[in-house]
Amino acid sequence: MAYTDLRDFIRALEKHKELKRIKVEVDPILEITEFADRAVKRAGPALLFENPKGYQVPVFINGFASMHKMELALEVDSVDTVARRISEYLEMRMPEGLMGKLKMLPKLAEMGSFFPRVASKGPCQEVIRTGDFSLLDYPVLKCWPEDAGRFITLPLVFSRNPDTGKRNCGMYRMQIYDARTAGMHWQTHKQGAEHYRRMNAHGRARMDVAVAIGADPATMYSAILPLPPDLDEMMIAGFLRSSPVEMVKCQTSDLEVPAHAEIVLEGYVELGELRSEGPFGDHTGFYSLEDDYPVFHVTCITQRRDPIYATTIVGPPPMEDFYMGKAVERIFLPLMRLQLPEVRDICMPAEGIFHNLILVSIRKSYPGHARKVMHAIWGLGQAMFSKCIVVVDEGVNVQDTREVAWKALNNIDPERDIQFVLGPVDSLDHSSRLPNYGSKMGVDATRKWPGEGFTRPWPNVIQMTPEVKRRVDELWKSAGL
Ligand SMILES: Cc1cc2nc3c(=O)[nH]c(=O)nc-3n(C[C@H](O)[C@H](O)[C@H](O)COP(=O)(O)O)c2cc1C
Ligand SMILES: [Mn+2]
Repeated sequence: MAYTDLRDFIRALEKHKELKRIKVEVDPILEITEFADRAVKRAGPALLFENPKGYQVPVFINGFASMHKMELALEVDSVDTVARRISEYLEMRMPEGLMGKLKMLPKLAEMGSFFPRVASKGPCQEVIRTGDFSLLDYPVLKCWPEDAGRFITLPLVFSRNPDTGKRNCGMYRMQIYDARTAGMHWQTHKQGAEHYRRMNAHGRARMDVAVAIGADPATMYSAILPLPPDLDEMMIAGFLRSSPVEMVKCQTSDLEVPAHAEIVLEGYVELGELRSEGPFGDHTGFYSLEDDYPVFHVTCITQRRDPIYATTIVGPPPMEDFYMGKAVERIFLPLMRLQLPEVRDICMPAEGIFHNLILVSIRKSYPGHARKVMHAIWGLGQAMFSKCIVVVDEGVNVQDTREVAWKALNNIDPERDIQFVLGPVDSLDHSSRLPNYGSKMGVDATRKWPGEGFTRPWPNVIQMTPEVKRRVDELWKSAGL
């Protein structure tokens, strides 16, 4: 059964001993970060701070902060199950005969359940605050010492594409400036920023934006997924939870938000208005520096009678977002393989902060194949940010970074096997020559072929024969080992 809301998920975490209620008073200024950081690094439970200093609203953090919690969040035994479900849909083809068609009906019916439904009311509007509202009423964290202020870190930011009318939901952090304004940190490559540009082109003065905080885990998780533009995150959330997401119409705009959210900020972004945002202790493990971003003006806050404030912290890896990203890696593999069937597996090690290092194994079939795969990845949605792509042959287990380092480093003639390209880079990259623009590197660590100009013999990896292994298995004990 799909979780209805955040509190339903919290109950499930508690049942699985994956939640700790913290009764002592803890300050949302820095102290909650230190708790959450220590908890994630020792694979501890999610945390519910029932007594954040100075606030009545409890703070929930680390709900996704391990593979087990990700599995509970997506209600699967392994996130690979989600990948398998996606593969089943991708493999669906025109069935033969009546029986085949009948067999497809349940799948088609299931698909119908993915689409969001609009309800006339929802718990997120139990309290409607149009006059007396303030962002300062919520226990928003100051995460790290050099942060510019308090940041909402787990917001679902809703906007509409003015050309297609399609909805987008992205997770973009928000720095609180005062009671009614916040920064809107959608980076230039993201859909929120694209909607903003299009609104600007239409000469609009304002762009409606609504922000939901705290919802059922699949809905929250859908906001981070690197989906193609105009693909509704709420539909994907419906797929993930196998049940439609219920939406309600906002009070002050025609956007819709998840009906079961904890808190909703309704408002707008004034086109052309920018304000300095950051620094912010970011998921690279470094501070992202100040930059100009649009300003979100709150016109109304709706909430539950007893809301829970959901948040996360990012910082030196691994943090909660590493596990969210690891699940993305697993779930998106079948989709990547739709375009690139030669890809066997990919791995984004924690130290690479997703985009800095992508290890890819391929079934190499023609000269230059590894480079083709690099370029394809650089052309694939948010994978364009991949700063370093290492391509290995299919026999290498990319989930084992030591094996990759060993084999890749042996296999490369650096001058020959490294491919540099210029292009868009992640907004958070502090080393690129310009913001959002810089170089990327691919390493072809596959075995080289004569067709690639390599005519020397290529050695085999050392392996003992199975007969000798069996014989030594038998002798091992009697040898006194
Ligand atoms: C905890 C967390 C915080 C994030 N903060 C931001 C952010 O401040 N700005 C941003 O552009 N992306 C941020 N992201 C990444 C986006 O949510 C992600 O790229 C998403 O796919 C964007 O959706 P879109 O393609 O609909 O724009 C964050 C991701 C996570 C997990
Ligand atoms: Mn999107």
